[in-house]
Amino acid sequence: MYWLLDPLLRVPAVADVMGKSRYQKINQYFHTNDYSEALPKTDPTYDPLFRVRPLLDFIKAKSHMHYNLGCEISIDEAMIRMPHDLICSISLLGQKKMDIQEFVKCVEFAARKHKNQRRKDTEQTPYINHPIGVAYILSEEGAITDQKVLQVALLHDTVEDTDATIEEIAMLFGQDVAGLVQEVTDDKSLPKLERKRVQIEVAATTSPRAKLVKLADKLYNLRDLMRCTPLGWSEERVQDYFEWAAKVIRGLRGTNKRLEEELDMILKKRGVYELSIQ
Ligand SMILES: [Mn+2]
Repeated sequence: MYWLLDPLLRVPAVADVMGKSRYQKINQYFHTNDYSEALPKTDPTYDPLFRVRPLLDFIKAKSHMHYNLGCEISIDEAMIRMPHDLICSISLLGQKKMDIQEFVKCVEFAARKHKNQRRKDTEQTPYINHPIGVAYILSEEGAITDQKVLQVALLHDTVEDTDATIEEIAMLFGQDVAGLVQEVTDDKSLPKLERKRVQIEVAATTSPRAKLVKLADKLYNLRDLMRCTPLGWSEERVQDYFEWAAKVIRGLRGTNKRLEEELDMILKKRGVYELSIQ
């Protein structure tokens, strides 16, 4: 009965991995040895999960924020390990299988939309290298396996820089993806300087999944700037960009350790790290 009633089991990431037998096993583990603080079962506020409730609440709050690490342990093992390990295994186990067809559809859409664009580097790299590179950073360095996040990485500049619309993306890839693309798209009705200021302002209130894409986008762009100065950019403009990026990153922190460490290395090299932590 508890198994059916617990509201935690409505959290998809937990429900996917928490079958009835598992739930009972975990419940048993946390209850067999110590009943010292337990309320009597007849008490109306008796919580069958009282001993693990803080941990479960912690998972519930964080399970949408952590997509990291490849620790493949069973949920039962995980329950007796550190909360962080547990979060990793829950988000890993809870994930649906990758839909390759849907993913390739994104690659094709982005390639078609960006087909006439080039990056500003001296080699005039095809623009599509950038969104693919952002998805690659998320998958390879960020260890992200959330398909929608990777799809959004591929699509993240289509609405801002091509004739693609949010409605079009919603129709082709669903509301979730469209909503996230919207979050990483600047308001084109604002002048350029204002848009940059707004990016700093909204960074902290962005959803965790959109923050991941923003972090990887910044990492890609800053690495590009370290590699070569874009055509027509002065040294001062490059430095301004680093300073601005640092201020945006300040609002994106606490999202992915590995990506943030990579960004920190670059920010320190350019002497703007302080701007990203105040
Ligand atoms: Mn971008």
